[in-house]
Amino acid sequence: MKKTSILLGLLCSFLLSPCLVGAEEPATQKTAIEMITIPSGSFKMGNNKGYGDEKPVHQVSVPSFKISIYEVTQAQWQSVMKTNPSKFKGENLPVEGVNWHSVQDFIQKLNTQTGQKFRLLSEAEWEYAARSGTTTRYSWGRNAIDESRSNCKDCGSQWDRKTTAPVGSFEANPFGVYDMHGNVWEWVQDCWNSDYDDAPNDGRVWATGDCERRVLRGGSWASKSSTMSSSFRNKFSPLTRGSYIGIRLAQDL
Ligand SMILES: [Ca+2]
Repeated sequence: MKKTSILLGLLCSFLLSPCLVGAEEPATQKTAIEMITIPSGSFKMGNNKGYGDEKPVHQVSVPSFKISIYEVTQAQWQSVMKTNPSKFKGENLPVEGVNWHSVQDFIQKLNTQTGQKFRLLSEAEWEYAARSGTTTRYSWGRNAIDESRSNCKDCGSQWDRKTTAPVGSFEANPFGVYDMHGNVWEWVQDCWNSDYDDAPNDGRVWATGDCERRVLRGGSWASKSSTMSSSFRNKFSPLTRGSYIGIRLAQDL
C-alpha cells in the first residue's frame, strides 16, 4: 500500500495536470484483496512458557492455503457492505468495529459478489502464518517494545495507543504477510477452548468447545505488546465489536 502511494505521488509530480483527474485509484485497486500462498508445513503450536491456554505445545501440520497479506481494509469492507463501522476512518486503514457475526455476513456477500470462496483463517493457520517459520515471540525476534515494528500500546510507533495504522505500514514477516502482530485483533473461525488438549493437529478449524466465544489473535493498537505474540490467544463473544477488532481472510487452494 505504501509503495503504491509513493509511486502514485511520483507519477503525480511528473505528470502534473493529469493527476488532478487521475489521483483517485481505480476502485479495483482499492478493493482488490491481495492473497499469497502459504506453503504447507508442520510447526509447534503454543508456548509452554506462556499462559495456560497456550499449552500444551503440540505439533500441527498445515496444508497450503491462501492468506490476505493485509488486514481487510475499510475500502474493501465498504465496497461489499456499503457501510463502514470503523471508528478511525480511512480507506487504507483496517476495518474495525466488526463483530464475528457481521464478518460471516461480509464473507458471504463477498463470495457472492466475486464467485470466490473467502473464509476466516483457522486458529492454527493463523499461528502458522504469524510464526512464518520462526519460533520466537514475534516473527522478527524476542523484543517488541520501542522497536517500531508494529502498532501496539507500547511498540514505539507513531500510532501507538492512538489509532490504527494504514495496513502494510511495517515490514512484512518472512512469509510476506503484514501486521500479524498488532494494529487490529483478527477474528478467526474457531470456537474457544481453554487449552490445547484434544486440539486438531491438521490445521483445520476447532469447531467444538465454547462457541459462544470466538478466538482472536495478534493484539491491537490499544493492547500491550505481550498480547501480540505469535502464541497469545484472546476470545470474545461473537457479538463483541470495537475499534481494536478487525479481520484477515483466507482461501483454500
Ligand atoms: Ca493484526
